[in-house]
Amino acid sequence: MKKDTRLVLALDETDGKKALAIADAVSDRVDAVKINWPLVLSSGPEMIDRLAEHNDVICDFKVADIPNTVRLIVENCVSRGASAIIVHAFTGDDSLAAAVAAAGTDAEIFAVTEMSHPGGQLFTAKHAVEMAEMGVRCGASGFIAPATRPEGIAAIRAVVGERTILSPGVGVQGGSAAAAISAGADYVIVGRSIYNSGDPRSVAKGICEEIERCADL
Ligand code: NUP
Repeated sequence: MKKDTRLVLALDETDGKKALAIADAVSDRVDAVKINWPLVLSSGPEMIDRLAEHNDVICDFKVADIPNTVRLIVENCVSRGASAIIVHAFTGDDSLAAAVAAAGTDAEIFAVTEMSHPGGQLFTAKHAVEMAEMGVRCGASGFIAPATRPEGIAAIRAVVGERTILSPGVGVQGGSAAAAISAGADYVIVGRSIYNSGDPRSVAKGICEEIERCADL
C-alpha cells in the first residue's frame, strides 16, 4: 500500500452507485479504500473488484473464525483483488497465522487490537498490547488501533516496531487525525465525515492537510 496522503476512506455508503461516485471523487486523495459488510451486503462482493480497479482495497471483514474458515475468506478477498484484509486478533495465534499464510505475498493482514468505540474499552483495550505482540509473532503486517484513544495507538506502536498502524475513529466517533498521527498511526481511516458530507473531495483534502501539518512537526 502506498503512503502518500495517509488517509484511508471507509466506504460504508450502502448505495452502490453513490459509493462508486464517492470513491472516484476522492481516489487521488486517499491511499486506499476500505470496504466493510454494509457495502458488500448491499451491492455484492463484485464491489471489491470494481474498487480495486482504481485503488488499493482493504477488506474490513473483521474475520473472527477457526483457521480453515479464515483461510477461505482471506483467499476469496485476495482473488477479488484486495490488497489487505482486516481480521480480529482475539481468535488466537492459529487463526491469525492462517490469515497470514492465506494472504501470502499477495495481500497484507491487519489485526484488530483495541476497538475505537466506547465498548472497545470493556474487553479489547485490556488485551490490546498482548494481541499486538501475538500479531507480530504471527507475521501480521499491520494493526488497527483507536483514534478515539491516542494513548492506545502509542501503546501499540511501542510493541509493533515499524509495522503499519491504521487508526479509525476520526470525526464522527470523536477522534482527530492529527492526534492519531502524532500518537504513531501511519494512516487514519475516515468514513462518515467524508461520505456523508456534501463535498467528500474537499473534506478529504482538509483531512490530508491536517495530516501533512502534523506529520511535518
Ligand atoms: O475499532 C474499529 N473501529 C472502527 O470504526 C475498527 C474498525 N475497523 N472500524 C471501522 O472504521 C468501522 O467499521 C467503519 O468502517 C470505520 C469508521 O467509520 P466512521 O466512524 O469514520 O464512519
